[in-house]
Amino acid sequence: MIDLPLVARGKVREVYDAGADRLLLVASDRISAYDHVLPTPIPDKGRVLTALSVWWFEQLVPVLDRFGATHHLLSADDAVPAEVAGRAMLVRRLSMLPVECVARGYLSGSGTAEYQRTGSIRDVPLPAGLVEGSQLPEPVFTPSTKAEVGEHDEAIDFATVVSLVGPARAEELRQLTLALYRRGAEIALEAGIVLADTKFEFGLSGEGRLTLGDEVLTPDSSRFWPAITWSPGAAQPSYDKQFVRDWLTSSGWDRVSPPPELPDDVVAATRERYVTAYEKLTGRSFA
Ligand code: Q0Q
Repeated sequence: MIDLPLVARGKVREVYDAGADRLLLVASDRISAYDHVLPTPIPDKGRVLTALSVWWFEQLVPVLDRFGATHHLLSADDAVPAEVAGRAMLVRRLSMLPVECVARGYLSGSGTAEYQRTGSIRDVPLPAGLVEGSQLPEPVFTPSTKAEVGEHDEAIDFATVVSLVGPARAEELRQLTLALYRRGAEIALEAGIVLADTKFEFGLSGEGRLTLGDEVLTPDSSRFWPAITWSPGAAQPSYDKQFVRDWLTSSGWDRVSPPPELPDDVVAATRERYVTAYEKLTGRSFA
């Protein structure tokens, strides 16, 4: 039990007040699938995704610099309580902006449904003939509002972002979100991973500086697809969650009642996917 006040709890993460305008973001080994938190933890998931976020923050600094922005990470080593060592980030407390900044480079999930209904995604018209998994001609900014815990984020259009943060900040969020996504997608593809989409959260620092917050470019905040199996026309296999999804489907679970425990082999294979994604992206071995 961490001896700090709890600020927020997500499905797989917690935020604690670390005092002096700092927060502690703790990633658990919990995994969610089909909107349920599963009862079986994935060993080291929290440590791998934290190490991945820390690495991405370093990679994205040149993009943030171009926008005069920064990120909130202070440390992932020092001053982190021993019981969460390796799976916690000490971050600057920000005044979070009320916009989930999503960038999509590929058509999937709710994006496909919207495209099939309207021929576009939000205010961006798209060419005909795109299918589930298609790469978009250009990445698209598809913001949403932060839902209450347990609810789904609600899609909003750019005009709504303007009403929330003003025209200049809205355009800055769109351009920075797309620039960060492009850089992430470029690095990921070199590692054999399609970064189909991702969600960033931004806030303002005490000095009023635009600051990238939350976790970044992890399989929990993004869709990671193996590049080798990418084939538009059907739902793409998830890099990290496909073993879990397939087993849950084969188990006959109805996706409503409490989910069953995962078998050891699915846990081990899923752990390996997280470690492999980290090692291929960063070129570092996961200790
Ligand atoms: C903040 N969250 C997200 C969350 C539940 C994370 C509060 N630097 C910050 C951050 C960050 N990151 C936040 N607030 C102020 N300053 C982020 C949504 C929610 C678990 C983990 N909540």
